[in-house]
Amino acid sequence: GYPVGEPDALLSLSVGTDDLLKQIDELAAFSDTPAPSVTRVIYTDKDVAARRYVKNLMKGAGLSVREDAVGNIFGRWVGSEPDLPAVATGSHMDAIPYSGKYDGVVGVLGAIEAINVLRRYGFKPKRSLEIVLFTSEEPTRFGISCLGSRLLAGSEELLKSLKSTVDAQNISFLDAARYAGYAQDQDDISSVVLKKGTYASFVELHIEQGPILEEEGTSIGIVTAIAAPASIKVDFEGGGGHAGAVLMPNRNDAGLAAAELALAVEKHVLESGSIDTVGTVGILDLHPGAINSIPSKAHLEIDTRDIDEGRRNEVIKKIHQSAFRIANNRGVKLSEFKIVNQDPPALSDESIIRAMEIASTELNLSRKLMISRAYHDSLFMARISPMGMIFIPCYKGYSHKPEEYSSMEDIANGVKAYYLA
Ligand code: HGY
Ligand code: MN
Ligand code: MN
Ligand code: MN
Repeated sequence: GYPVGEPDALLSLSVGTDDLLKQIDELAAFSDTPAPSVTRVIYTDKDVAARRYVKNLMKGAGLSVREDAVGNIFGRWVGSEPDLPAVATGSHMDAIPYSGKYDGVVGVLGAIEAINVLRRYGFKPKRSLEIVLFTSEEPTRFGISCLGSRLLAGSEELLKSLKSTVDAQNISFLDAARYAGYAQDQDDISSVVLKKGTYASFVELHIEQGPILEEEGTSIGIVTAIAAPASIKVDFEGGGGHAGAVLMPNRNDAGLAAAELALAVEKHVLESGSIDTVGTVGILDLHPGAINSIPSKAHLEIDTRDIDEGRRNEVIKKIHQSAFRIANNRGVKLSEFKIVNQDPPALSDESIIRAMEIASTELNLSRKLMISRAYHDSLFMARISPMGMIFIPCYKGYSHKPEEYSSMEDIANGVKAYYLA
């Protein structure tokens, strides 16, 4: 092997891209929807099988593996000074319905491959190195984004709300966690919180989920901040009735109220005065959902974000006012307006940004400082540790859809920049 510690030895490490490619495809097969899409939702059978697959890869990389009460998985390479705060990395592998096979996965499998590379070259860590596989970053099943990292970062609010959280099939979070072999009771869940100072740093490798790096032909994105996400659940209730018999003046159509609110979201976002404000109504359910029945209930979920927290909160206020106005005008009941999360943005740690700039220079990789408009577990890890993120380009910026793709070359660049940093 190379003389360890020789700077150029580190630079010339080769990443096992064939293995990585095979693992990305094998992991993608644990899906509830047919290839090329991936659907992998927390605590489902496919998720449990995928966890087993990743835990085996961690063990194969010589990591000692532990799991907490909600299924955050920790793979640790114990260093020569194990009492020092560890250097951590990680990401997620849950996938929203009909999405792709790189979102999150690159930061998990890439981290394991980085450990293998360092081991192959005889590297001996002083601080322990830890890979965290967060139990669920996507809000798909319980409507809570970054559930695992939020708990690790000590969200009292989430601990409380989890006691009454159920999924669309009315299965409680606790029962779902038990089904997957995790928490036995509520106390187990509160044991998940990580003490501040557990980690000396936390760095996540992730696909950009945007078009900039690819358009500019830049190899590495160094994230300076993660935008402030928020999500809102809204229910309208009206009189419903026969689509033929009830004349228009006598209607209070919950579906049209929801449609009007969705357009109001777009209006308030566009009025914010900044291109950095975004708003999406990704869920809109009508009840009873029959062509000839006036919707008596409408449920919509709103995702709105901005890199400026105040501007984002202003938009939420306006959406709330519009919900009341629309309900009034249409004679429908606003039976729920629930802000599920309204998170602040997170800033990356300056010294980690610096380390990434040096690493990309040494690797001769072009780089760009940029904001992450997508949220990540790093948004919450930043609350308990200095945080950094490395982005790699993805095809046309596609993400959260089956066409999501990153080349092995870009993934290898990301892995190198990240273990070097
Ligand atoms: O929605 C997000 O920003 C993340 O990709 N789940
Ligand atoms: Mn995602
Ligand atoms: Mn992700
Ligand atoms: Mn509701």
